[in-house]
Amino acid sequence: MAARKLVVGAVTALALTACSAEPTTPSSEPTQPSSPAASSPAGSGSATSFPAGERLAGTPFRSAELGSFDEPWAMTFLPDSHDALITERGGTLLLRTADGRTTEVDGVPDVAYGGQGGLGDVIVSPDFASDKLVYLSWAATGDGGAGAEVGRGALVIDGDGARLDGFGVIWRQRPKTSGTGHFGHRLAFSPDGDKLFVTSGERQKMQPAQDSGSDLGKIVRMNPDGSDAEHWSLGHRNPLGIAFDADGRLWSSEMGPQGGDELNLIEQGGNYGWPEASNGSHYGGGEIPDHRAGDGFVAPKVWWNPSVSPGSLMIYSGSRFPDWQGDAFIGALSGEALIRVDLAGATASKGDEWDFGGRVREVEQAPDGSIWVLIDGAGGELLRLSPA
Ligand SMILES: [Ca+2]
Ligand SMILES: [Ca+2]
Repeated sequence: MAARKLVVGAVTALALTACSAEPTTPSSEPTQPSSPAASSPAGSGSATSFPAGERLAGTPFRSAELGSFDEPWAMTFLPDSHDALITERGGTLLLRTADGRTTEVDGVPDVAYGGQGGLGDVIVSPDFASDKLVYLSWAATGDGGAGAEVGRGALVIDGDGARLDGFGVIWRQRPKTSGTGHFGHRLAFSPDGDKLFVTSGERQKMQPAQDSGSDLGKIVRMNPDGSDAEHWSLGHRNPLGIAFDADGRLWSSEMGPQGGDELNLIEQGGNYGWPEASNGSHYGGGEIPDHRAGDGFVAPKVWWNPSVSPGSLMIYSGSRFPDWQGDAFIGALSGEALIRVDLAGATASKGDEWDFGGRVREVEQAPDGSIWVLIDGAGGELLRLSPA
């Protein structure tokens, strides 16, 4: 059974689009200068189709185009395999086997598709070899409006079909509220596999990010079954990336307002400032005090002005690009780039920014050390990056 799409809150979404770093209409987003040849058509809403060789000319990458998807949002590899699960925002989960075939996975929950909402992240259990559990996040409607939810079910591959058995919700962002933006809902397991971390966006409501009584604008830590959920950090806006480094430090990329996109080193109990502090401004120019020493907030390790709109975060540990082991890779939406950040212990500094000529939604490391990227939008391509 295909997941049913529920289109919600269209009017509210339009009203809130102006204060989002990731609005529905690409042409209204903050942009940064890029070469005309590499720009996507303004307002097309579609991924730009580039011959793979031309797209990344002059970069350290050789690119192979492995297929295209309908508003792809996230992917993850099954352990020790080049089979991958890929989400499409409208509510479809696909199993892409290493031979390039794709199969729709049944048993996915209904999602609230609209604005920035829909099916979101996908990761697998640390014990996938034995429990086969797949974790999903999505936007759902309910009492009060919409909110992020997380659930899990066991992947069963049966002949030509695939399904999630026993799927159940394990966490609901509270409260549900109006609008269709800033769900966050990126997922990561702690390196020991004992805890699940969920980024919980502030739903474009701002002040709840400072309110301990609300899940909005938090990073939440819970047991793998969703029990004992607690706020791990607060003062977040729309954290769309989360990853642990090899030493167990937790990093999160976050979309700022007009400017002020952030890469943060996440500490338990840390307050990351939103909306009291930001190195960006409100849309339309309203001032927000910059992060500064002594303000009581944890400042970002790296930030971007103008916005690049970080939509995903991966920390590299592979052998294909040995110079970049331990570095962070960020997919930039409005920046239409893959960004590398040098990480060294608890410090971070800007590395490379490669123009991709399309909104980079997701970046993932394959078991063989190649880097796989999903381009946003209708017909969004799946690219495999190898050393040039
Ligand atoms: Ca992923
Ligand atoms: Ca901040």
